[in-house]
Amino acid sequence: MTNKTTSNKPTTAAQPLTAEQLKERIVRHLHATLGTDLNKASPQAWWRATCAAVNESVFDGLRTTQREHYEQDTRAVHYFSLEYLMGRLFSNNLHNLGLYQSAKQALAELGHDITELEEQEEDMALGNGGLGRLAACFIDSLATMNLPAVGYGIHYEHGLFQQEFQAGRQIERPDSWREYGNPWEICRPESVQEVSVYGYVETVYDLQGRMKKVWHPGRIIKGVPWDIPVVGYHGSSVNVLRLWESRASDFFNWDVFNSGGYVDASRENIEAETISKVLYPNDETEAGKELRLIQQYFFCSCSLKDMIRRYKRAHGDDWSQFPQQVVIQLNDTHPAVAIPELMRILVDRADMVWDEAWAICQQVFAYTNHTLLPEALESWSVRMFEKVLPRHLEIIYEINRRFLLEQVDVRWPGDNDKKRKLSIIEEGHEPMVRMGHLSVVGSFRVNGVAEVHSKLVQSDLFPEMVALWPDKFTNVTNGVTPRRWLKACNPRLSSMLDRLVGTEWPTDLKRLSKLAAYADDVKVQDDFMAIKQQNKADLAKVINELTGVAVDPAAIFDIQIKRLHEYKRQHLNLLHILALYRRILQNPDYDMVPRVFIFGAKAAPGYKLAKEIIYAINKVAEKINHDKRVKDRIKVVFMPNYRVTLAEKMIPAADVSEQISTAGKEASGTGNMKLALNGAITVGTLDGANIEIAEEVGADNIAIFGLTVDEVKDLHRSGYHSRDYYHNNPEIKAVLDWLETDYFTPGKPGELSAIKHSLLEGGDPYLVLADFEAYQAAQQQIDGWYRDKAGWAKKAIMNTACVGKFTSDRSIQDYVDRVWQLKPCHVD
Ligand code: HBZ
Repeated sequence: MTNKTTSNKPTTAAQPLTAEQLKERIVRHLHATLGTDLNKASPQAWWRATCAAVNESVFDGLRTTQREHYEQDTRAVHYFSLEYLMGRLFSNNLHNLGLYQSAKQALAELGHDITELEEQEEDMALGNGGLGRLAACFIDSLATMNLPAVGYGIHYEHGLFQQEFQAGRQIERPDSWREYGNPWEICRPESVQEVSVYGYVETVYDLQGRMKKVWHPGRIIKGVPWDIPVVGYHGSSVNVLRLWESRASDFFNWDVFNSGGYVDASRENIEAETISKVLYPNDETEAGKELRLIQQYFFCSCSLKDMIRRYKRAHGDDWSQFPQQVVIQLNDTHPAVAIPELMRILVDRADMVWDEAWAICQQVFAYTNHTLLPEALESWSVRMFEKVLPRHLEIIYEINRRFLLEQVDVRWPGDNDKKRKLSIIEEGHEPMVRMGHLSVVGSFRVNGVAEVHSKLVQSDLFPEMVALWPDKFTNVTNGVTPRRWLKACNPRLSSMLDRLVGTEWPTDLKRLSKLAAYADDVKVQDDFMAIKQQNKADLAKVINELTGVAVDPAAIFDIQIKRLHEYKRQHLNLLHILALYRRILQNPDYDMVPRVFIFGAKAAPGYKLAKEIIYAINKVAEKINHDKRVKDRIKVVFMPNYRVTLAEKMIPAADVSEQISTAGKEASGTGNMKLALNGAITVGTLDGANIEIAEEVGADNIAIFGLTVDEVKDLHRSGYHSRDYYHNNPEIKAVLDWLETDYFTPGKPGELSAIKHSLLEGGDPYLVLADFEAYQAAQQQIDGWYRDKAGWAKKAIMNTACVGKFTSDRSIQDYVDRVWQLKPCHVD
């Protein structure tokens, strides 16, 4: 397993279909699959018939890939993730199969506009944000690079909630992405698994007098797999995303049913089905809920059993090849319970001795950390763990006992303080299982998601673990798939790039660097900015449809899109807008380049302050957008229901990308990469991947501001007093006081006071006020840069040209080299 030269050279799609052939397929499916005809079919039916036509090619690829992987008995990566934020698959699959143009033509000849049909598809939103979208980009790259891989996760009935605004406040509505079925998925009843929970553990002795643990489960649940084919770009591989749906296990309680207790008998069904019912909508906080632990265990157990079944088909009961054939990547700690589950299967089921089983585990698991925020670090109360997974708790205790004895005590003899720090079990009033510790102990490799973040994982989160195992820790900087985030979402720019740097850039993004040679070319500058202008005009229409606000495409489009969180500091953006507005009111001739401030963000339903920030932005927007005195120098819009599909419309139209998290808090960010790739200029802190973006594009092409990670630490150490900034900066004082009046909420003073309260009484934990002046200066710099049209065009071009590093293909190659040791498997 030492191959280091994974090739992701594009191979041409096997048999490019002509528009004529596609037309035949579409019409055939309209009749035979949808049971309708040309005259009667609804747009929904046309979309479904086209999906079915595309699936003929997808399934061909799927069959060949699976056969090839089986015959070659390849080593494969198994990506375990509780979230996959896929978005729509229609245009993605068409682009990756090389069929987009033929399909467009076929549909046009049948009287349909492909972009209208695309709108028929609901987003597959089985994730919250960055972590889930990263998983989706990674499985795209894995297939494109012909790497044997399976994505495992949960088939949620309801994905991330849909967001509406009512009088400026966020309202959540359930998402029912597959209410009428989903054409991209295949149910595989032949691969159903069963999973146990609850119950108790009995100690028994076998005939040789050896002690054995027998778990008597309290409940058994069925896991039904749904496969979503993942089509590689112009490649031969079609991998699988396998998502598990929970059902009641087959035995229905007929006795209870027959005695009239239908409700009691069906209660178990309902409870079993609850497991895959809904995605938890919190990012960066842990709810500690029993159902969440059961979700995690359910999908890990199903997936492990599925992998083992496949392994046994080739290797029988010989486990010796397992670590050579299998690597499991844990997407954060959410699937960490897979570690004790594999131990249970090996020790209790396969009768393996502990040391042998543990050696296998430690060769199989690798763990990616995505956050340092304390509130996001998972821990489960021992009490609840014992109730739900009694045998797994025992196994975790044993893993911990051996770890403390054989590693910690050997390294730091008698040091109880070290033991307390490193123990997987956190002692205290309510003892807890620390899933991060378990993940590090059980994995052969641990990575952060950007250089600075990986350093902090080592220095701040697990320093003692690094002392024990320095080679375990590494970095893999995140990336995004250029197929979705440039080729498909920005066709105008893509065609221009095809002309200037050739057509290979979607699988070799470093080729964009050739564009740098044109950065001073007036014609290229004009073309580049004309495309941006057209994209902005398209977005202006969408904004108008969704919010009723008319915006001018000649203004700067300044975009902040990401989950709503204090550390991401949407409120810093808001305070800056308020300061500008105030300057305009004080000086009617205030000179600024007109700017449209565009937000997109969902707040976790239980995150009060985040929801107050949304409300405040909406109320301020309402006031400013209607104030004639502003003379359109500022517009503020909050796009409702931000999601992948909306991101695809916003990113190509951005002039400015807001990446303004408190340094040290944003592990990486990936929106920052997508926006820069599409020629937006970043206003950003030295945090996460912004640092690496700045290195790539150069200081002239990015507006960096604010405290660094070290300065943030120093300020906290020396005592941060946000009130000093309030009292010493009249502009800060004025805008915060303004929010307390009824200026933005007529007749209701105090409605927007939550922000001021958190920044003053709350102590401003994310240093918004400390960074305010520097942020204003960076925005001033942007204003100045934009006035120089040629200078701006050059910066925008340089951004696109210089961010080739941030393709998810490079991230995946880093995983292959530093973690997985995988070889590509080319499929005919
Ligand atoms: O993962 C994000 C990081 O905040 C971001 O900086 C990084 O780029 C991205 C990909 O590495 N983390 C998340 O998105 N985290 C979650 O969505 C999350 C979801 C459920 C949880 C905890 C966190 O229970």
